[in-house]
Amino acid sequence: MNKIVLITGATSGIGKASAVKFAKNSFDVIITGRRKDRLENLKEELESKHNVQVLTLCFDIQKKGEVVKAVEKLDNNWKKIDVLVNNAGLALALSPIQKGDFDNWDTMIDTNLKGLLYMSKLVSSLMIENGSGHIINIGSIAGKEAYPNGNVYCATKHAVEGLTKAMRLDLFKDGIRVSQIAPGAVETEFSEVRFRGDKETADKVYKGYTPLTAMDVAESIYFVASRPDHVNINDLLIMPMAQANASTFDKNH
Ligand code: NDP
Ligand code: 8X3
Repeated sequence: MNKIVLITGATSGIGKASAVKFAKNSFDVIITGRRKDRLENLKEELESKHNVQVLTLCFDIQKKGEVVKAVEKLDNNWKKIDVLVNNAGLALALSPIQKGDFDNWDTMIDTNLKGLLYMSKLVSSLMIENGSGHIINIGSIAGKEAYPNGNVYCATKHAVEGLTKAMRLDLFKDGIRVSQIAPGAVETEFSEVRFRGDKETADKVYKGYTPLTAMDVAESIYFVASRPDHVNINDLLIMPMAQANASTFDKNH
């Protein structure tokens, strides 16, 4: 029987690349996100290319009721989740604290933090019943350092780092591994979302240097997930060569 990975936010970027990487390695995959058409297209692609089973769950991770319904309706086979990748997340705008937008703050906190919490509670309970599992949280360099105008996004990712440490303490005696992967700049739809579809501004974020690709991060996620059972990689910080810290880039290329 194949192992099962559940990846939140698999309609794009790191989550989608992770779904491909795990499917290539014969995992059955549960993919989630709000964009149903993308979920269905990815399911078709993975099932036809990799001979694995794919389940799509279309829900908004900010909405507790939707998350509970999606996990509770899994049938018994799909409940045997080996790996949960808590990836769904976003940043909205870049602005100093005094000019911040309350709605943007709510969306980032509800998605990056509360959504991750809902998933972790529900899936860790299933993993405890199964006697094993691995939760991999996607943090960020923004969870290790603040950068100008990044305030609330940085705070949510600092919280992901804190929660990763706390969940590790809560779950290690149940045989559940807990890890964080914290990437620097990755070229995905992240900046398009942050700048509300302003592609020109989004593109500038990745100009003049080589950012990470979604697959670079997916490879690291798979590496962390595929260590032997006695090994727990607690934290993995992965940066583009040309990004020395959260806000220092060599953009001369
Ligand atoms: P993308 O915008 O390409 O992908 C984000 C994914 O999150 C999409 O699949 C989106 O699905 C999903 N998502 C967002 N909001 C919700 C929601 N309310 N409910 C369900 N799913 C949601 O960005 P990335 O791949 O770059 O981002 C993935 C993770 O990586 C995020 O947590 C981000 O913070 C983190 N990260 C990104 C970095 C980067 O530079 N790109 C660097 C460090 C960390 P849909 O819209 O269909 O719901
Ligand atoms: C996403 C990367 O540097 O924009 O977490 O925060 S950054």
